[in-house]
Amino acid sequence: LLDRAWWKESVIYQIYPRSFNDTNGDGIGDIPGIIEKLDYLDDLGVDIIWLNPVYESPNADNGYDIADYQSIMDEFGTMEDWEELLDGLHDRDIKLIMDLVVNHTSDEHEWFVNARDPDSDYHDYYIWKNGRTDVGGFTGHLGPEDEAPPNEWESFFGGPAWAYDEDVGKWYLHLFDEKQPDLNWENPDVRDEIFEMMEWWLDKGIDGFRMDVINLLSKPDSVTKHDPPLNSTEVWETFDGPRMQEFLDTMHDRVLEGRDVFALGEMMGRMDMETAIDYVGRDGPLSTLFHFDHVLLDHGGEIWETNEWTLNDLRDSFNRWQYGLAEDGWNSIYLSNHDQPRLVSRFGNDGEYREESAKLLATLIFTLRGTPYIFQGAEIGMTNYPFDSLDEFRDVETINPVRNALESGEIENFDDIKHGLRHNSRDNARTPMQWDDSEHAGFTDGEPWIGVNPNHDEINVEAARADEDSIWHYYRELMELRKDSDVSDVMVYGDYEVLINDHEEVWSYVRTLGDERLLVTLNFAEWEGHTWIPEYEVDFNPHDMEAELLLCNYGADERATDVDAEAFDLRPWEARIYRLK
Ligand code: ISL
Ligand code: CA
Repeated sequence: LLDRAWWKESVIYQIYPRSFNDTNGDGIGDIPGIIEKLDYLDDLGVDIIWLNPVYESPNADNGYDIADYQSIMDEFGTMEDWEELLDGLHDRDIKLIMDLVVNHTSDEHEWFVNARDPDSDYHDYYIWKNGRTDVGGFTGHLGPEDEAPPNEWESFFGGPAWAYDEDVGKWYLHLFDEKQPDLNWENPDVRDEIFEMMEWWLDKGIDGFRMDVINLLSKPDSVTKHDPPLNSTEVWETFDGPRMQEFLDTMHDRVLEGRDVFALGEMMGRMDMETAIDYVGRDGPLSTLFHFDHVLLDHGGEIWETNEWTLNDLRDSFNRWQYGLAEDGWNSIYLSNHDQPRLVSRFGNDGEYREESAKLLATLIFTLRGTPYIFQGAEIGMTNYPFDSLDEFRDVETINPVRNALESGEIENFDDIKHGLRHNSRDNARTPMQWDDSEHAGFTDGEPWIGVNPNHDEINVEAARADEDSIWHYYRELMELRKDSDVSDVMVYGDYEVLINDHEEVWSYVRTLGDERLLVTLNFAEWEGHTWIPEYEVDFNPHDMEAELLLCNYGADERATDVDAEAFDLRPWEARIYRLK
């Protein structure tokens, strides 16, 4: 019996509102802009929209610094606009999940403004600690001369994770930007406020939450139980802290239970399977999670540092999760989002084989076991942006560390790190959606808040929809197979079994559900890849196998349909899905 759920059978489309569609010419995407594109989303055929934060925010981190959880950012529109969006989606049978950012607020949230008064009830909503006076003065610029920050944790956006507040005479924790103080989840009032706020949104009719860095809520004992904190822990130990499971279980019991909603947790760090199953298994509080295994492969220590990845690394990281959650739990399959460079530039080839490799990556996303995610623009194969100077960037995660490194002399000039930033920066994902070949790609009539990729004259929605062989149409075909065909069940629920696990160019696997079997084979190389299907691993003999080609990114030509051979020769970036009989 299949453990069915609508969110397992759905395809999720992620909208980064700031960069989607601008309707009032201020260069910033807005909610009316999304409403204008509802039919577009419907035509594409997606089931759930995940909307990045649209709440009131000073935008130090583009909405991930929330100043009011219950109102809409002026730049994006009004609550009425948002309600119209929700209705418009529901009219088209598309669900809406909202971003829940509750590890931190903005420093402009009224809770934090009040928290700066030590006598206020809100003081304890955040994490205040004394600095260290036993280590000699801190050489930086942040606190009093005789004090070092409470511990040595570094913020994920560079610099110390603590900021000194003169009024309070203490330091507050900010794992992200200084303008994103961490909430104190040890305080039951904080938990109550958040749970009530979640119910308020659910009562408005949303279909679930994507929970930002949710495994960071519980801080280690070294911090919660000491002042100043013990300095013996690493910032990594803020992942999956001691009360994490308890906090999420309570959230589940108090808020989610009894409602048919989707709860997706973003989980930082490298997680072991036992912890993952505690979160998303049958008895866990969440539906599914985002892990970081595969998106950390090509990252170095600094934002401008890169690492080579190999197909073996990529396959290993997916194998770990495919097998790890095979019995219990459910995966989320993503290759890009608003924090990640464009998938075709990163895992594919955004030059000569842009079309082929973008289609291959889509094939992977839709045929692994788990809920697939499309980040806006992936469906037309949008690429990374050719950044040329620091002032083209908008993202704190890029700008802060680069500025610090240039100031301290760690980096001599921008050109030395340009290549790395072009590869890694989150801004690659945030350049405007390319609708057509007009001046600003149809995104805005004004000056866009961030550069539009010059390749929009070729890569845009209008052109992609007009071309039957485009990436856009291929996405639609994949979605049709997954949602509305004879093989839908095996595509969603079938077991995953990897074949020839050490092939350096070709990744092949079989999905099985009862008698139904699909074979997926993907050539991650610019050259022809020779592969074979070893008899001993799956239960069929290639010589007399009957296989029906369901989809191929080169079209259903003779080469792809003739499988009565011992081996496949795959063309550069070729992807095929067969149904085995
Ligand atoms: O780890 C990263 C990229 O590989 C970081 O860019 C990112 O901060 C991390 O993935 C956590 O992301 C989430 O929380 C951040 C916010 O800036 C991101 O946009 C959000 O997705 C803080 O709220
Ligand atoms: Ca606008």
